[in-house]
Amino acid sequence: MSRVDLKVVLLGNAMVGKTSLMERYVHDSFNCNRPYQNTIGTVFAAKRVQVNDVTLIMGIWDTAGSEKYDAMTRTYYRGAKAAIVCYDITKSSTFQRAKHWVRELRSIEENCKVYLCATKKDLCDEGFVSDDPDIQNVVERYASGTQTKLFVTSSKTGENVVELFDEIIQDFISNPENLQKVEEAIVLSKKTGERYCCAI
Ligand SMILES: Nc1nc2c(ncn2[C@@H]2O[C@H](COP(=O)(O)OP(=O)(O)OP(=O)(O)O)[C@@H](O)[C@H]2O)c(=O)[nH]1
Ligand SMILES: [Mg+2]
Repeated sequence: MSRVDLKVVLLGNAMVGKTSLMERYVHDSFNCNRPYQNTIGTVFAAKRVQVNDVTLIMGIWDTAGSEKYDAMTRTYYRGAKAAIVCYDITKSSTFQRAKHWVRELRSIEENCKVYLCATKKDLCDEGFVSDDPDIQNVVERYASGTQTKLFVTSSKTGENVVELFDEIIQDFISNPENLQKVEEAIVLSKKTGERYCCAI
């Protein structure tokens, strides 16, 4: 049995629903009545997931969407194995910023797998019209052109949230390199007597 740490970072415009996505996944909750509170800096949460004989500790870094925090955000995505880049399905401008993060990650964090996440699907289901009715077609073309997996989610209803994180986990553990590094470190620490610490 081995323990593996997986660092996941949430990126995207302010108010797109990053914190809500994390809350839904980690605590399976969504509070409609809570007034919007912007994240300041970064918030961290962890979740333990068991996959066969592997215990995965997923550390989720929820960044602040406001551009004034961009420099700080860059320090948090370093070393991430997965990035969930969110945009609000009802606001096309948030997709422009999502593309900016995808480009940046692809050029700087080569080992970070990028997942596009449309948020607030429930609003569309209720008949709320996006400011660009063609946005989903545009996003789908972009996702297929850039080979980025796309999930259309709602933190309010929970739709596709677990599916998104499950996909991240599956992609991560299906790469033998990710598991091998930890095994090697454990073997080395046993030999040298040093304590091995998985840094997130
Ligand atoms: N209807 C609906 N509202 C949502 C959903 N997800 C988030 N919201 C609302 O959108 C607003 C912003 O959500 P947050 O999760 O705080 O957004 P954020 O991306 O973390 O914002 P910053 O911390 O400022 O970057 C809040 O009022 C949420 O209640 C969703 O799936 N459906
Ligand atoms: Mg937030």
